[in-house]
Amino acid sequence: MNDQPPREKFFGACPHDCPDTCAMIYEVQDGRLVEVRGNKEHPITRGGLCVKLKDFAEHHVNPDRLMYPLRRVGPKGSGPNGGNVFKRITWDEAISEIGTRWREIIAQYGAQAIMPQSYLGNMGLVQGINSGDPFFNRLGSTVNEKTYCTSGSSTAWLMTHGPTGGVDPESFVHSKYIVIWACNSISTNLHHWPFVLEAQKRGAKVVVVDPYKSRTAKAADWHIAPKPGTDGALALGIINSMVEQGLIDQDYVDNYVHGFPELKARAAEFTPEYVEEITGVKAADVSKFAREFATSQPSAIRIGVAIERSAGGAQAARAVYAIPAVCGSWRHVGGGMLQLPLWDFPVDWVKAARPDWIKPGTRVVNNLRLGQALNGEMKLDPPIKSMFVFCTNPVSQSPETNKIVEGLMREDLFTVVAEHFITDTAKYADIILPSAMAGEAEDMMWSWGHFYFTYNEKAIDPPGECKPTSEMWRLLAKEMGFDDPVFKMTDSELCAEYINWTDPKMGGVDMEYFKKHGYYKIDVGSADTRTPHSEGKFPTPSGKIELLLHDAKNFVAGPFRAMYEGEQDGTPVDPLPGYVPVRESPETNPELAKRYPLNIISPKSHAFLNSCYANEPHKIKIQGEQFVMISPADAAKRNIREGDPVRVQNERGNFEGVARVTDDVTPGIVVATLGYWRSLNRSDGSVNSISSDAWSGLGRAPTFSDNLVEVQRVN
Ligand SMILES: Nc1nc2c(c(=O)[nH]1)N[C@H]1C(S)=C(S)[C@@H](COP(=O)(O)OP(=O)(O)OC[C@H]3O[C@@H](n4cnc5c(=O)[nH]c(N)nc54)[C@H](O)[C@@H]3O)O[C@H]1N2
Ligand SMILES: Nc1nc2c(c(=O)[nH]1)N[C@H]1C(S)=C(S)[C@@H](COP(=O)(O)OP(=O)(O)OC[C@H]3O[C@@H](n4cnc5c(=O)[nH]c(N)nc54)[C@H](O)[C@@H]3O)O[C@H]1N2
Ligand code: SF4
Ligand SMILES: [Mo]
Repeated sequence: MNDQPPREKFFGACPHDCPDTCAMIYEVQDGRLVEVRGNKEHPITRGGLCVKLKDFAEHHVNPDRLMYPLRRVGPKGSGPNGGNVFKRITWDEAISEIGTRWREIIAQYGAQAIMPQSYLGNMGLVQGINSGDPFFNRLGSTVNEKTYCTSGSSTAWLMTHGPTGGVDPESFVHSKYIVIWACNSISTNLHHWPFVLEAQKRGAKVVVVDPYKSRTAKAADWHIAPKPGTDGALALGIINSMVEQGLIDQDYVDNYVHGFPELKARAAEFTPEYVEEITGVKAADVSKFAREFATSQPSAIRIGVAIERSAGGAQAARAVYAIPAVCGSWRHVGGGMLQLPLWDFPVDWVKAARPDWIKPGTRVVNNLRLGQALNGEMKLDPPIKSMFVFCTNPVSQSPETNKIVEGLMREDLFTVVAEHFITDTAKYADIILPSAMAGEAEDMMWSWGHFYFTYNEKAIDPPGECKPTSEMWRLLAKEMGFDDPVFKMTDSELCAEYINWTDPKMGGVDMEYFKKHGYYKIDVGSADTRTPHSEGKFPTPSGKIELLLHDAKNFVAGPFRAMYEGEQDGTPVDPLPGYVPVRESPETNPELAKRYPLNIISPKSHAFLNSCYANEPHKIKIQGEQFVMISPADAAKRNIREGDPVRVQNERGNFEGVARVTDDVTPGIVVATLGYWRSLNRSDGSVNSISSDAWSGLGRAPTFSDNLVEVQRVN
């Protein structure tokens, strides 16, 4: 009756750049991946995957998937879609051509003419973002500074709290007042939401601070909608109002907070009325927030990555961090601040990224400035003659993508892209290398949303000629004659190599434990009793939370801390948190606003993971084609109706989508979500065609929420 071969089960870890880092189960039958589901045992995943990953098994067998190495033939851009034309080659040919070209480039220009480009397409320690660092640092290439995400709020976090993981997301069930600030949890941090709902069931109030009515804002008890990039003023106003209403926890402040008198003096200017003028949030709501947050203990803030995406984003983050500190929220279980738990993970980042192999004086190029680096706007000597791209899709995700495309079209640029698909970036490559997916290679995952390490077993062999990213480094190291031990280690050995097993937080477990259980919660204490900073104990120089800094200099704090010379850029930092106005808004740049009057924000798409899955028709069906949300008032002024095709533009570029006329956005603001491939949109453009490559102050963070545009109906 049932003569089907038995199903074998393997432990998986979602490889994506998502705070949830789900524990998965791969089911394999007859050598085929037949099902991928959430691990029921895992306290965060609880058996459910999100809309992006729930058909992950089918994603592995997508007919468009790259199966063989490819090499460009003919001139750049001669393909039907404006990309290159490719023919199949072997791995031996690909690796030897890369080696030959690189040796020529190194002889003529030096190794810094070669630049890697990677991001969090895969977060794994063995297959992901940093996996190429040992190889490229050994090669002596230009260093790729990676600040797409959280570098601003993380720099702010480390300056204020030091490297502590903050409130356990599981402790939120004990909170009585939960603020989700610049985060769209239901789309982007789904597995935190059940803890929030549980708290709500037990009587907690849930507040969302977001310029537009996101899915999460709609589900909240209270939605507060400041204008994009005005959070610093709102936070200072809340602190000032707490002072005015006598809601400061003076004992906590006296013992565990450094610099409160100075911050109090700065915040004094931010009266509720002044805050209303800047942010659009009603004065009475500022006072109400201050009162409710301070008196409904335990109160906690879950801060999202989007806080940092404007000129003063990280300064605003510092101001928000001060809120739970000054009213004593940290005293309680489920009180305080959740930013990125990753600061507690005992990962050996020096072994994983080998910053010690970077030769002194090696230059650093930031990934938000990729367009400038490639198109010659940035004066680089030697110029970039070769780029190696893996785990990232900059033509979709980086700002000012028209400049990147211009650079990628240079005939003298030798571009290699390791990928799963011919993305908007890969279509301009000279060589494309087919990469394995998560079910096909071993890996170890840390998390930026909870305290679990998650192990990913190899469940099946990669299809066709796909190879794990790790194998690519072994082949390239051999080609370049590097014989350091790390380039000879197996994936199992690398998983073990990158964890500090003797750290007390590892509780004495070993690789065998992971192979048996699939995941391990690092020992930070029980979520039901844990108050990490009820008595200060912040890992800062003073041991206190530092609202006032002394002689601080700007630095970059990616999750995988930069750890190279360029890390310190020497720019002095404002000693106090503050409000820095956005660069582009009708108030701050009226000249520009005459031509481009609307502020655009570009948050994450619900059904895509950055640009992943945005080429799959069933995911596009769920997500809808590229849309532009616009208020009825702004739409009427422009004669735009629901469903009309519209063009969004500014001096940097344009893209097209369909109008969604909705009260979910306030006048003056438009929303277009991120991830769409420009090649699949109505015109060859996406939201990053119009976004600026300007940095936000701290941490060289992006400014995706700080852009003016005009929207027009397309006839
Ligand atoms: N479905 C889905 N999930 C994802 C991702 C994805 O692409 N799709 N990407 C993953 C990644 S890489 C990340 S970094 C996280 C990010 O997750 P989030 O931090 O949630 O990031 P976003 O969705 O970009 O923005 C969150 C909310 O912040 C608002 N926002 C924008 N600018 C401002 C501002 O200036 N102030 C305030 N208060 N709010 C603002 C946006 O309107 C949006 O609703 O999500 C991860 N999860
Ligand atoms: N306008 C705007 N722009 C943004 C943002 C925004 O909110 N608004 N968000 C920013 C943020 S927070 C982030 S994190 C970045 C994300 O930027 P990216 O990390 O570049 O985003 P992804 O689309 O996930 O790109 C990952 C690519 O890696 C490939 N990939 C996945 N796994 C592997 C693998 O194992 N090996 C190899 N070789 N390739 C793999 C995928 O196929 C995909 O094409 O975007 C930033 N850009
Ligand atoms: S993308 Fe996030 S929510 Fe979805 S399966 Fe992966 S870790 Fe879980
Ligand atoms: Mo991100």
